[in-house]
Amino acid sequence: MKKLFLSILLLLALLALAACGGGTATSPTATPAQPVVETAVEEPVAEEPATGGGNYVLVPKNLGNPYFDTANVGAQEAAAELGVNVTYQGSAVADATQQIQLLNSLIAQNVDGLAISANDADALVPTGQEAIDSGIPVVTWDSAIAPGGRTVHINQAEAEGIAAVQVQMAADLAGGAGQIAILSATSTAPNQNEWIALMEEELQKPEYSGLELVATVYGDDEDEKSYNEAIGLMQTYPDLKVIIAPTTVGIAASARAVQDAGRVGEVFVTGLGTPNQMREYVNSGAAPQFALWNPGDLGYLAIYALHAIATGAISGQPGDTFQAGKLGSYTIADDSTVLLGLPTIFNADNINDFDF
Ligand code: RAM
Repeated sequence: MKKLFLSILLLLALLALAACGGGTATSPTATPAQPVVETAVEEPVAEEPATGGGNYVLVPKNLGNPYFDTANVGAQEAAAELGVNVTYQGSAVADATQQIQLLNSLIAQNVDGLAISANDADALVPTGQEAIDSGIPVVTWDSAIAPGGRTVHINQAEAEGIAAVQVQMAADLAGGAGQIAILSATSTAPNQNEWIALMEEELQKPEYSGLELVATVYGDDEDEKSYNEAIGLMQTYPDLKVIIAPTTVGIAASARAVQDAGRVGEVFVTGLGTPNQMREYVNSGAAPQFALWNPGDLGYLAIYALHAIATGAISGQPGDTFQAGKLGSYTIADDSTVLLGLPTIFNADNINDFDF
């Protein structure tokens, strides 16, 4: 009660400030009544269920990853437009057990909705199911919980396309023939594992018969581990031509490893990265081309979908259509996924047009 009272005082102070032309003290995104309601319901252990609504949590695989930070920027943009509150909470490392602990505590706090990038597709099903059973919608984005443990999954791009573009870039860089290796995130990551399986299929096509996949290793979305794994690959396979890293952490660490090992021009790195992290490696030639969708748009769309479900505007069933602000209208597909769009290939010609 005391907190609520203080919050109301704070609101009155803010309103008074705004009325005096001191509006710069409040965030331009804050709608008048919203922050107070949120402060009141954001107690770590809520005795009573949240009544204000619009209190969502964006949960990445791990913190300190610029890819997820960019998704959060998009999520906050959506939150401001919708007049809701989105907090960004995750564990330091990409680990399913830690993620489950966090989610259990968020369920106990009775938040209004969860938007999750999952560290394990199956291990998170019971937790997702529990949230849904308690009336908390679960939207996964980037990396999915298996169907029983989510309401809807927001797909960054079609998995087949993501796999195909990476194999095509690798073939290009290898000049059509030679040894290639994959350096992934964690061995349980649902998104990377799906892409790797599809890349292995893609490599069976006759046009890729000159490429030999010699190893798949895991850097756990940790910079140092990824770097060391990349160095290890170059040592174990002296003729290695390409490292495909379908992770923004792994690709940047691998490119740095190639540079440090003095192998630029002999070993090429490609995969999925953010333009801001990869710019220097595109320029140095360590990673001439890579691909990605806009993670900011992904976070933005996840919050619009979550809000549409949490407010009952849609039930989250296949065929449901909702509006997602600047991105337009989306329809939930039969497999309860929503598709963001196509990945972009970045190289020296276009990388300076992007800032994320
Ligand atoms: C890392 C994470 C994320 C993945 C990107 C490409 O940031 O593993 O889940 O989608 O790479």
